[in-house]
Amino acid sequence: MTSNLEAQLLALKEEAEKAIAAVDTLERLEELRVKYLGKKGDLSVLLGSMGKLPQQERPKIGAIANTVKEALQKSLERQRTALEAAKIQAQLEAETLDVTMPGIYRPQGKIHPINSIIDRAVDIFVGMGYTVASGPEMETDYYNFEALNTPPDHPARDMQDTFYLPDGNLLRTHTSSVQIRYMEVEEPPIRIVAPGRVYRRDNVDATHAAVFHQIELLAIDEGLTFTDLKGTIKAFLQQMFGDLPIRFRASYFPFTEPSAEVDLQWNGRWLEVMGCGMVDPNVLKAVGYDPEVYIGFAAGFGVERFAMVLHQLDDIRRMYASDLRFLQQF
Ligand code: 2NL
Repeated sequence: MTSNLEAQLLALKEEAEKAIAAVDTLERLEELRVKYLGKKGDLSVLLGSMGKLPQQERPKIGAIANTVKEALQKSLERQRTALEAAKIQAQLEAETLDVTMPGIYRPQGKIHPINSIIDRAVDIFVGMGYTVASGPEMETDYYNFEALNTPPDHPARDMQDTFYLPDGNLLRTHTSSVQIRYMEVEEPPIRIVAPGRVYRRDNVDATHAAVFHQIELLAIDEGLTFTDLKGTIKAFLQQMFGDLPIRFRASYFPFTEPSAEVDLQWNGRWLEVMGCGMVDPNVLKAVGYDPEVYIGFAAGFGVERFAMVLHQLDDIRRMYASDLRFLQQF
């Protein structure tokens, strides 16, 4: 009986130590502790049968049971420490942040060359005290032509040049209509800059687009002179292109009188870059201003043309092709 119980205790110890050494999770280790050393565990069950032993054998078996218990507690503790260390190690490895790793590459967006010119030009005029104005791209004949002193037989009104809509409206051919609308609701003094999309029924080629962008400026006040206009344009072109020679050439627009074209000496050649003039009294009358009291000057230019000059582009269509190889150069 004695040797039987002793052998069982030693067999239990051997089995438990094997199992403890083989376990690979803390949860499973806890299950083993309960199985071998728990209140209803294998060791308790064996010791329960000690009651049947002769009195004199009990201390010896008790001592062996204690040794087994202590040995198993040690094994459990050792394995627990090892598993906890391994768990922390695995966690550290999983959560390692290598600050020397390269970042995730995200292609960076760019401002389109047309928008970038609009931004720069508008900033320059805002710096001179101008306010940005905008208006509809679909217009009536009145705002696009009639209020701008453009007679019914003027070539710009030709079906060949303007997109007319079936309802009699049209797509604005310049942003001057924005300024007419502005003057209708505001009183002088006025300083506005009107950037926007405009439409012409042109055959599309390297220098013509059916949809393009224009910026116009308008100043209305008492006592303005042609010199004010020239100074404003010179200051603007200087900030846009640098300090280059410019010249004013007499020209004609229905809505200004006198009118002039502005040339800029760029790479040794004279380039036409803007149109301008003193607002025709008929335009002032159309918006209810007294031309005896108020004087205006105005100017307009094509944004695509500026972009082509500044970036040495030879084909306007590149700016609408959305080819990233082109756009990423700016
Ligand atoms: C050009 C020339 C110009 C204007 C636009 C204008 C507007 C009003 C009254 C008078 Cl409301 N004039 N605008 C004047 C002269 C020239 O543009 O070459 N544009 C691309």
